[in-house]
Amino acid sequence: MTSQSTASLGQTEEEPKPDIHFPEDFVWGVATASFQIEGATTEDGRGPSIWDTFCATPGKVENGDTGDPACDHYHRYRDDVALMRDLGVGAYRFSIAWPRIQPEGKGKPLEAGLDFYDRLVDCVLEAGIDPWPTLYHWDLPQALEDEGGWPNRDTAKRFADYAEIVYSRLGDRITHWNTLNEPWCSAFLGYASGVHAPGRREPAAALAAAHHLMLGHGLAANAIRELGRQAGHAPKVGIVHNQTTVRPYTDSEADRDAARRIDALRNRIFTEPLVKGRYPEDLLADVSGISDYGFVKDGDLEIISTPLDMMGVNFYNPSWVSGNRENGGSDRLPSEDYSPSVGSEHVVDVDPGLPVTAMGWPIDASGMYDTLTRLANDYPGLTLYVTENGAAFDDKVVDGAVHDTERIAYLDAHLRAVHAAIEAGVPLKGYFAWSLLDNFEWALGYGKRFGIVHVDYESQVRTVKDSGLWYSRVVRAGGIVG
Ligand code: LGS
Repeated sequence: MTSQSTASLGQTEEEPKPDIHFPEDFVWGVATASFQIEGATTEDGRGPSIWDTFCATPGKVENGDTGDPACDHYHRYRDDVALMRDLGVGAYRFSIAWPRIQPEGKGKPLEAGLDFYDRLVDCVLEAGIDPWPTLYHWDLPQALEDEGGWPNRDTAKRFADYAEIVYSRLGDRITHWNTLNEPWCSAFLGYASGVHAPGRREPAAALAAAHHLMLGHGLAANAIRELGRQAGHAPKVGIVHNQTTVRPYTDSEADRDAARRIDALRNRIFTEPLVKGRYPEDLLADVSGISDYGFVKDGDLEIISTPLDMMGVNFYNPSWVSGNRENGGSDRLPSEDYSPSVGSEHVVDVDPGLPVTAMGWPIDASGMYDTLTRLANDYPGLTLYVTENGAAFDDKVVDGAVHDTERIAYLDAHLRAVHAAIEAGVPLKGYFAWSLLDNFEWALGYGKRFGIVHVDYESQVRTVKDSGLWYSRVVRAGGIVG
């Protein structure tokens, strides 16, 4: 149900030659996540997730919005895949809803749930698109939260069981698997500041959650590899992190120390155990008043640092921080709850005074370049993908079109930064725009639109935005034209 035909999607007989050319085998994709697009939250035996509970709690989500109807993708996935095919993308990053597979988070899988993803994957493959599932994009079965959630070690084991079930069903058709999406958000927004589900405000539990998420990643990655080996497949397994460049507001010692602390808490807390099998010493010292890290058991770090085939980076903006609270407090920035500084409460986000997106996030594509080159320097040999990048703006459909020039400018600048990083030697193999569709933006509900395709939630009509037409041209040309 698209309001534009293929003919209008920028296909020409001869593709224009790009001025900024990406490698031939570069993966061009779009990304979504189950809870944000599927709807049908009570259908076919799906169990409740922590996000269903959170949405049902008054005051937690803007406007009282819930996971229904979202984009009704559960019923309209064929149209959405056709849309991707028309756009010409090569890969589709989506997530699998754990509560559709195991409504209680454990035990026998639900066939109807597996069937849905089976059909989706076949449909994606038939369209000539490579399916890139993420096993966990925040929709934890509520039953597992009732047993303690991610701060409970057992959740990591349950996650590995779930990964085995999904791989056993879909592993014959899928190469690229990501375990978790942005464990920082699950741990710190979910358990420290509580702006995301399950809405707990327990800093010590957030640190345990971060560890158990990573343990779950390692256990799941090992399980997938082993099943793949037995079946003669060669799965590539990775994880997606929201890494970003953290800049000191000034060159003062206090601001530089603030940047070091937030860098440890946002970035290195995940990448150091993942790649090097250890937690950063400075992080352990910074949070020593909150946790002694007694939840780290013998052998955990070995599991967490199981070899990775790839790492996904979700990049939106760099951040600026100060060790002096007087520098914080801008009305334009999101609330402090979006950057909980566990153990470093004297640190604040600072408004750099740059143009911002509808989320209030500063626009600075140099942060993309800095984030990617830094990862390549710190972890040589790690294959990277940009698994999300995009921006929300206040889009309007006028005469069947959305002229979202700001989003085009944002994507253009960030793709140029990605290209520059590749030129500088970063082993970066692909880029996924966030998002294919406008969707449920977590605690902000449906008000914030990140899609390159507009969704009218009442009629469920999709309208390809100018940015979608632009991205389609980029994808077809293999680079940026003009
Ligand atoms: O929709 C989410 C997008 C939108 O922006 C997606 O589900 C997530 O994977 C991802 O977290 N997403 C996202 N992240 C940007 C977070 C930036 C926080 C910046 C704070 C500014 C000072």
